[in-house]
Amino acid sequence: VLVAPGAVHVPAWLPFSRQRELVDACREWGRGPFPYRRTVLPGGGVMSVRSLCLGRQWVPYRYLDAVGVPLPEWLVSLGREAVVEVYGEHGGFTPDTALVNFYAPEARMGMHQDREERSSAPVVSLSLGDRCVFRFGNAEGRGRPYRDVELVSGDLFVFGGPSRWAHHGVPRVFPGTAEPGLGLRGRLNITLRETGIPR
Ligand code: MD3
Ligand code: FE
Repeated sequence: VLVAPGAVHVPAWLPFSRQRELVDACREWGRGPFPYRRTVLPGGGVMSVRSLCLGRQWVPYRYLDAVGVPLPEWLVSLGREAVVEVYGEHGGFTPDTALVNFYAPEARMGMHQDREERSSAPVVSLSLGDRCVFRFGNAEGRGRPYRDVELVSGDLFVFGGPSRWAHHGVPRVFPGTAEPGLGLRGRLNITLRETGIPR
């Protein structure tokens, strides 16, 4: 489903078994010395979402070298499969970071632009667990016009072309809507990106 030029939503892309594997992987990545953390913004605000990065580390508002959990090759491959699914070819997509966001029931993400990547490569987003409202806006500002799209566990979204610069956010999560068999309370979102920063 084309939501805007370059922004493609593929509902129910991941089979339930793949969803469960990803949930298990997300849990594993958070064990040990690099747990999910709430990001403190330079203005003093603290994000309600808890995040971790595989590969290169995003800190507001830049990327650092890879120091924590490496980005596994199977996840790079899954990202390529996602780009092939929506654009017909992977176009050399080689993500070097995955940002994993965990949303407890009250967590939100305000409208923002992702401008730290020095690359025009698409962003691949995978949703797991609770359903949410994803708000997809415009490049000019945080306000209208925007479209609200419901994201469900297993959904794929790819943001390429002009949609890459659109403001977007998650104004609400619907608690308790994850399939019980998934083993997840809350919502996880994995985004695969090319930072475009030389290594
Ligand atoms: C559109 N995450 O991590 S995923 C983020 O559900 C982020 O956790 C949300 O926004 C989440 O930056 C939304 C969808 C998404 C991700 C990156 C984008 C949409 C995007 C980058 C550019 C344009
Ligand atoms: Fe974003």
